[in-house]
Amino acid sequence: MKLPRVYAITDRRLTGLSHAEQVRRLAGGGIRLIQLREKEASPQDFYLQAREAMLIARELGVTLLINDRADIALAVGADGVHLGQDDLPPEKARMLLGPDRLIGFSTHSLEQVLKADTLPVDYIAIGPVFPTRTKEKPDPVVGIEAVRAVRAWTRKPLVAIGGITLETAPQVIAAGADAVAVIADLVGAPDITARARQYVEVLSAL
Ligand code: TZP
Ligand code: MG
Repeated sequence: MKLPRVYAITDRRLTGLSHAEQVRRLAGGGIRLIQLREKEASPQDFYLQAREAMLIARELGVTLLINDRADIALAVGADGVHLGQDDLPPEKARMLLGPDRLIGFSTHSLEQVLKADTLPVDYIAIGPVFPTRTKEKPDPVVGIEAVRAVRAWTRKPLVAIGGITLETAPQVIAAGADAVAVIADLVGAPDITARARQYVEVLSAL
């Protein structure tokens, strides 16, 4: 599996927009991989929103993953799920989702990466690479050096996350990340589609 270099994550609190509208604007700028991240809605409300976003994603040819919830990913027919260390264990999510859907897994240390490397996950995310204001109670910053170190420890696709901006993204890719996952510097921008296009242009030129 080859990840596109830009991996966008939605945020309703930051944007005041529905997940579906964020998907539309991000896809309009050329982004092909999007995760719906929802920390406030009830499961039912998240399901309804994810269903709406899936329609847009299918229409626009976007790969869509659901944060935290394998059940919602299954219910809406999403392309996969992104799990954290405290979510359903990846092996169990794999049992539910089957062999073909994508499972991403967050890690915050080299030890967690080594464990993740043995699990049935399609990519490993490492972070926060830089300080972030988007995640509540973030793990300690790992720094760009951790991306370089981790790159040497796994052959799975590697996603870097946390405080990444258009200015720092090229260094993060140069340190060995296959993709940068970005929230605030993408969907927090005044013109999400224009910002998305900048990311795609800058990173595809590398
Ligand atoms: N996991 C580690 S940092 C982070 C998550 C979900 C937040 C990333 O958001 P931003 O705005 O790109 O720093
Ligand atoms: Mg989670």
